[in-house]
This record gives sequence, C-alpha cells and structure tokens, in this order.
Amino acid sequence: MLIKKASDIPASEITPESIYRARRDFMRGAVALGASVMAGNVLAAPSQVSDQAKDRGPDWLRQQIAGASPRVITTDEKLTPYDNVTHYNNFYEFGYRKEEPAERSGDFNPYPWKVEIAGEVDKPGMYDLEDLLKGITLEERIYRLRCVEAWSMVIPWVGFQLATLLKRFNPTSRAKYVAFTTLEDPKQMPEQSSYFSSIDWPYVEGLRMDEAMHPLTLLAVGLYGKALPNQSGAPFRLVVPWKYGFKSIKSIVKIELTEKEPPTTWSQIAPQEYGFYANVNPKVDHPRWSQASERRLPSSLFSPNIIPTQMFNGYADQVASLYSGMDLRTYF
Ligand SMILES: Nc1nc2c(c(=O)[nH]1)N[C@H]1C(S)=C(S)[C@@H](COP(=O)(O)O)O[C@H]1N2
Ligand SMILES: [Mo]
Repeated sequence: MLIKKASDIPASEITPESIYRARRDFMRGAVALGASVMAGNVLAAPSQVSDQAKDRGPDWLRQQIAGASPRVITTDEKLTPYDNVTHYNNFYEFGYRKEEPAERSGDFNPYPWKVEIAGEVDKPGMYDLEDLLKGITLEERIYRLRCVEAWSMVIPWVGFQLATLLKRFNPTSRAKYVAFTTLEDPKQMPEQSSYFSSIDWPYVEGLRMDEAMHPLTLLAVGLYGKALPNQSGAPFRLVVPWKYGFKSIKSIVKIELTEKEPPTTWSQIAPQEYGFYANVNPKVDHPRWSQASERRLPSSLFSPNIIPTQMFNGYADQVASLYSGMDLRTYF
C-alpha cells in the first residue's frame, strides 16, 4: 500500500465464472440480511468449478464445503474471474507485488492448523481448526471486496459468520473488541525474513465487538466452491465487506477478545493514512489519492473499468447504524 504499482494483470475471460453464472440464474429469493441482500431459496451445492480450482484442503474441509448451504448474494454484479481473484493479491508475507502471493505461497502448508482463542472468553485455549468448525454449516456468500488502493473485486466466499464462533466461547461483558493475528513463520512466509520489510510481523487486525458480531462479517475457508488457495489466506481468513480490504486479515492463528482497541498493522505504519475503522467511504479520500471511484477487476489499460465507489462498499443499509453519531472523517 505504501508501494504503488501501475500495471495490471491482463484478465482471462475464460473462467469457471461462466458455469457459475449459469447456476446462479436459478437462484432468486428471500431476504436474509436486509434490503439489498438476497438469499438463495434453491438448494444448490456450491458451484462446481473447473480444474483452475483444483481440489485442495483436507477431507473434513472438503466435505464441509460440499455441504455448504445456498449462497447469499449481496450484489448482482458480475463475479470477478477466478484467475484475477487468485493472482492479484495483497498478502505481504509472500511479497509485495500482486502476483507474488500466488507465485511464492506454493510450499505453505496450512493443515493441520491451530488457532488460539484468548482474552475475555469462557474457555480460552489452543484449538484445532477442524474442531472449531465442527457442527458449523458453511455458506456461500458473494461479496464485493474494495481495497484501499482503489481496485475491487466480487468474490464468492465460502465461510461462516464470525458471530457463530464467538458465541461458542461466551464473550464476557468486558469484551469490547476482537483482535486477530496472522501466522508468523519466516520459514514458510519469505517476506517475514526480509530486511526491507516495512511491516512489524505478525500482521494484526481488529474489530469492535458489534462489527465482529454483525451478520455480514465472515470467516472464510473457501472461495469459488473450494478451500482457500494459500494466496487467499488459507486455511481461514476474515472478510468484512464494508471495510477496506486490509481489515480482512488472512491465515489467522489467534483471536483475542479485548477490552481496549487493539493495534492494527496499517494504522501503526501510517496512522494518518489508515485508520482503525477503515470503512469504505467515497467521501473521505486517502491523503494521496481519491476514494470516489475504483478499478473493478478485470481491468486493463484500454478498458480500465472504473466505477463509482459506494458508501460502506454498498452495504450501508446493513451497517450504517453501527456508526450513527460518529464523525467518519475523524474515525476513518
Ligand atoms: N495477513 C495478511 N492479511 C491481509 C493482507 C496481508 O498483507 N497480510 N493484505 C490485506 C489487503 S491490503 C487486502 S486488499 C486483502 C486482499 O485479499 P485478497 O488477496 O484475497 O484479494 O487482504 C488483506 N489481508
Ligand atoms: Mo488492500
């Protein structure tokens, strides 16, 4: 984010997306999360995708993903092709160029995976991801993702509400925030041993409790109907669709409920540029560039595909009330 790159990956039009859209057309229906959110009322399995999304992940996860409930669509915009979603990434642990996470994360092995649940909860401890997910029905959700760098995508995630997990641990009345930490393992994450890195590893993020409990807030374990590829934050990552992408922390090893607002990686590096809240807001510009519009991928030199950015990334009906009375210029 401090390092800006001008060029784009040319987009392939041949993607599993064509299959995906055909199935999606069967789906119309019930309102699940508010006015602009449609939930599928047809029992469709998560999309079948081509070999671009090879089977990956352990058996238990594949089975759980195969049993995901009908998709919830929060936008009817075109899905971003699989190739863009998985080859244009920000995952600085694997490098700073957009193609590096895909190129350099191949040897990363995210299974089995342990997660520490800590702080203001009933039963803090170390848990296997597999055990944490037992009994949770996954669902498919199509969300916009808007990076603070002013590009965006539409991604079909597979995951579950963060609230479902937090409720299992009975947060105490002192729990006001949730802090997340990414794995720190320089042997597997090459950029963590680089002397040139401006990030103080591990990558950390946080949410206010009501944001964390909001039904739009997801923990994703897959995309396009398969387990997450490593570059997308395997084995599980946060997805907060109304906030800039940097809030959606990848490859989480620790979830801690806290009384105080936790430190977050980008607001520590450049507090005047990146805030704790980081709500998508076309009216509050980044000090170095406008946030009024965004480049929707696939985008190229001759068809840049610039579209207006929406307040709260289009989720204002669902989330604006969380911030009533707050000055969004102060709490950016
Ligand atoms: N651990 C970790 N999480 C991270 C990042 C990162 O560098 N490290 N980048 C963030 C940023 S800036 C964005 S835009 C999104 C990108 O997610 P994607 O690559 O799956 O599109 O991941 C976020 N989560
Ligand atoms: Mo980002």
